[in-house]
Amino acid sequence: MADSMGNATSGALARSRAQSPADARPGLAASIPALVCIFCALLSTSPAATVKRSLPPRFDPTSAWLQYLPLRTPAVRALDRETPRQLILLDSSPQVRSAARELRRGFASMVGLRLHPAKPASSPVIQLPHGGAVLLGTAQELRRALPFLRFPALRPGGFVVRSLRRQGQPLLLIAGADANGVLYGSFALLRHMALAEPVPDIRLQESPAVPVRWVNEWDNLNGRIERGYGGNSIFFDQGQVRADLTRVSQYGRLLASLGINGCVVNNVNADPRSLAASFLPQLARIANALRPWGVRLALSANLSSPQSEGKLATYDPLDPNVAQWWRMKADQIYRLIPDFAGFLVKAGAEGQPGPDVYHRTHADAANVVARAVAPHGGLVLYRAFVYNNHLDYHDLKADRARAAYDIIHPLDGKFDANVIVQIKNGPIDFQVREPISPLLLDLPHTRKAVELEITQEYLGQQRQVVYLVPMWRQALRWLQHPPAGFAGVAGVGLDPNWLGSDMAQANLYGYGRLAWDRKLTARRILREWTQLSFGPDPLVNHTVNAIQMRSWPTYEHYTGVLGLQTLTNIVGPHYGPGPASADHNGWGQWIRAGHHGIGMDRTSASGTGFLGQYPSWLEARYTSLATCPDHLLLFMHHLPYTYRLHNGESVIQDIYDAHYRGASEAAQFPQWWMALRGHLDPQVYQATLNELRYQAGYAVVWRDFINQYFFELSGIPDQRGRVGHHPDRVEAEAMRLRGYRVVAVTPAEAASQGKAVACPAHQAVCSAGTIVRQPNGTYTLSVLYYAPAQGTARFELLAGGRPIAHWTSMKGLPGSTLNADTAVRLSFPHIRLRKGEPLTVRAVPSGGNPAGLDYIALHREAAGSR
Ligand code: GCW
Repeated sequence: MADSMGNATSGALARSRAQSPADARPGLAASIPALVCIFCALLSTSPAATVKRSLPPRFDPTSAWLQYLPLRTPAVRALDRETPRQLILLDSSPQVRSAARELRRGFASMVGLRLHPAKPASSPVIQLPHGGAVLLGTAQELRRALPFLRFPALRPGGFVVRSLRRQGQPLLLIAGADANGVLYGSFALLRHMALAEPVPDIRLQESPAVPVRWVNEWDNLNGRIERGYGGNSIFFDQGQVRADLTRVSQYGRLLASLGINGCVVNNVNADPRSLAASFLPQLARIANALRPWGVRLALSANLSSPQSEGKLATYDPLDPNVAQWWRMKADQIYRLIPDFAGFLVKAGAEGQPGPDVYHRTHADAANVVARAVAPHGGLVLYRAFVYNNHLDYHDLKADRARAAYDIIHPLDGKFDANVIVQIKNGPIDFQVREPISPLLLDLPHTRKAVELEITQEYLGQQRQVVYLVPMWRQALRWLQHPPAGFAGVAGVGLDPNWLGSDMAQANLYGYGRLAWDRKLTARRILREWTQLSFGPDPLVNHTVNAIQMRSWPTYEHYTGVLGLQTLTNIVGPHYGPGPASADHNGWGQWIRAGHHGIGMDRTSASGTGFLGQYPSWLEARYTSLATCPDHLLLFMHHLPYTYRLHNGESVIQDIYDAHYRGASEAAQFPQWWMALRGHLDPQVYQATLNELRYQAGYAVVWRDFINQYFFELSGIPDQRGRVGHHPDRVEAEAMRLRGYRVVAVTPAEAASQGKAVACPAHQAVCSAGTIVRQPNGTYTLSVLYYAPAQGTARFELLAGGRPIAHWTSMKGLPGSTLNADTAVRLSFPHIRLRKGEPLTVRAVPSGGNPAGLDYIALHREAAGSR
């Protein structure tokens, strides 16, 4: 929506400061080796003091959090002499070579120092060069080279980064448990420098607790990405692997910086052609691009492949020919991709072929594939996202939330050792709020991976800022032990910033950091991300962090509260409001919203019994209305609208209030953001401002839709008199229309009063006009228009004949009609209006886009609000 804001918004809005606690910067220890002093000097100066306010740092969207912004301090130059320049590689693996390149890049960019690769050592015990060295290798290699060294035990991927002096020479050691560890240690050192974290010494030592840290990409071979919002696939185009895989290796670099070690490149709704013998050499090219970054290729496999691809008569997992086919396929893959990580399997869900066709279990299905990759050290990640999407709505015992546990739990202990069951964090499907999946709490004899969705399918689709890490952290807190794996559904695409939104990069970063260390706090992760991405300017950090940290609660407030989940159109694009779609179908995302009550009774006594899947103490907590938390109440119980919550409000009033609260919180975000003009790369500033303004308007669309829906259903008025009453609005259908026709909008809640106006294709220009009836004064004008995907409509807003704003319809929204997905509400502040003057919207339709218009709202600004 680059130019959609029009001229009127270029004036300054009231600026408000984001509130977040100031960074504390403890002092540094004094007696540290010389090398560390370089860092010490870099770090001890408060970043705030060193930032020149003249030019904000340039943001390279493709490098995301690896900006390596120059650390501006004179101390860098003063201590130049003390830095070891020689880079000695004790390992020639592609990962260690990447590590060396990355260190050279990072040092050059951040502190202007050139590291030179030294000649490889000729004997195992090396002579230290004059001036010291940066040494890269596995702990074992380092010990062999410098026998005096001692390292602690490390898990695979772990590392030690340490500085010391030997024979008067400064040394910087980056020792990995393995080659990946060296790479991760190098990135950790660079992150450490970029964050200017105060440390008493450079001594980093980390080992990941979770061995499998993968991303899942839902890329189709045709280049489209299921639930992807950042452009087309970086891997595939028109049925082939792309000729140019530059973006793949750039992505590998980002993933390596987080310690991600596997990438499933094709959609879990898998096209059997992905495993065709003729296609495998192409996939090997992707593996080659990822390998230098320690990211191993994995593939989604369709369970029917032996039949659809192998032309066998069956894909019965217990048929010996089927087992033989999988072995043959695995051997073929490993010949081309020796470090192939394994398969991801979605079976028996949402139309995917499953073992039930042959009356076999999911363990049978997982094991037949697992036995084929086992001799090569491969894994099978088998998804527990299995459910029947043709449930009977009238069956009060039916419950999709039960499905994963009901189906997988009886198989506990029956999966082979190289099978990991991949379980979504909640029992439904990546909603704005869900309880923990009971399966994650109770599968003692099975290896488990937690699946998290980075791509914001139900959470604003990267047009709205929603920082997901606080939500994930809440889920992960339930896990007493580290899982065997993490899988993050990433959905990156060809857009320069991978995800279609700069702010959304925080979620990819956050996923990777949590997969590495699930105990890192959401706030800590965010602090890292913001500073790594945009530099140390305190105002930038405080503001970005404040918006991101508020964003999930805000989104929950204006979408679905009380455990109702995201009340989006679940049979449409999962974007705009559509609460009616939750009920009366077989999908089972039910909320059982009736005239008197709402919510799913999932208790064991009277409901579906889902709560019985939890440990008894947790079942008891959720069963009792006294102890069930309000934010999950309607996920667990069906209650009257008049039921009083712990906060003292009735259910219905809380729904109304929350939606008003969410919309007013979202309205704050662009205001806070505007304090950053001149502090950020202008492109980041403007793109995010546009995003936040759109979000603020869309929160109002959500608010009005959901509140109107529940008002009509319950018949209970808003005790604060807001719902259904919009005295500030002039409905388009009530304006003087030239060319425009009145149309009914479906669903009706997607338009104020259910109606809008549309400009027929044969009209060159349409207009809708009214007379200002309010007193003279300064107003914020808000216009709700529709931006269906096709064509581009142009709009102009005039007051008393004066142009106030003009914009072209937003691009990329899902939908081709005037509906809740395509509604856009723009606001233009500080407009002086005189009573009695005309107010007009003029629009030019084009390409089948009818320049739909719903209303203009005139909101009088308080005196002195400028
Ligand atoms: O929620 C659903 C998504 C599907 C997805 C599925 C899954 C890949 O809407 O697009 O399919 O989850 O996780 O398998």
